[in-house]
Amino acid sequence: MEPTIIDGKAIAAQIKEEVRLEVEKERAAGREVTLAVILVGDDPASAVYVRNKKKACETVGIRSLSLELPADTDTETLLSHVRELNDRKDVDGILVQLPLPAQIDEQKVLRAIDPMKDVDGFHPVNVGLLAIGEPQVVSCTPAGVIELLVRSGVEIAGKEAVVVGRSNIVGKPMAHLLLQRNATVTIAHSRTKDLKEVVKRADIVVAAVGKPRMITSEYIKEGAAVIDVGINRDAETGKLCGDVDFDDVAPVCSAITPVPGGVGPMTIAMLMKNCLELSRIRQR
Ligand code: L34
Repeated sequence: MEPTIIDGKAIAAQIKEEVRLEVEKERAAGREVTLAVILVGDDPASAVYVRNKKKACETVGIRSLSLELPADTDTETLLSHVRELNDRKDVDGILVQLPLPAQIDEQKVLRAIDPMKDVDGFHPVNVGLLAIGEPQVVSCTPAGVIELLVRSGVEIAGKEAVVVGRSNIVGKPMAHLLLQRNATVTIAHSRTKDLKEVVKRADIVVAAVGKPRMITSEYIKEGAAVIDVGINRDAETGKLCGDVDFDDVAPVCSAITPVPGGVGPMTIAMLMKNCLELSRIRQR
């Protein structure tokens, strides 16, 4: 059976249109929604993602401020910029693009962002709220994965979901969100014994490991839904590829996301949604 290819680009466009209409209403009421993005250094992939974020802001009518700092910026300097943005009444969301250069204390920076302006949901307060089932702002990538599943008609409640990868940004929040929607959730990782067998139990697989095409058909139960969070560059062709071997897995699954055009665009759409939401919460 042919699987459904989940079109993340189209679903992201739909979400951005919904956000655009709401941002328009805010503007009509005299409120401007503003996102501040900080990019440190000149990582080419980060530059692409930040550019896509700014473009999305334009599409939905969110004002974007951008701060580009040199690669040798130190922690204190970055902190002072974050604090200044915390204090600005005209800034609704603050995003510090990761990864940061090695000399910067990333955890210190993420903790300095006002939790009420934390569009990424990376602050421990927001992570904790998610963990107790009272999310305020949720990390954009896992939030985007849930939207993809829901809007493609993939049922979550009662299903076996296996998240491969345990990062703070994707794996852990992903597991919480699936749990909140009543899936039976397993977090698998590099130290998991019999990884193939564990992943093969899943009705829903979320791959977020950062290993090009690692998930082959041998890991997948017939009819599973497979969401590929990986964004890797193929060493030979230089092309973008996911953590899932798409051509191998597609024939055995019921639904699958491509890379590019799957989860990536959703991350950005959810960022727009989070920024709008934060602006509304702050007005109350
Ligand atoms: N603070 N740092 C912070 N927040 C985030 O949510 C991110 N992430 C990850 C990296 N660092 C971050 C992103 O924005 C990954 N990420 C991201 C965003 C957008 C895209 C990929 C990753 C994206 O636009 N992907 C396109 C292809 C882009 C290309 O051609 O390279 C896609 O279709 O998948």
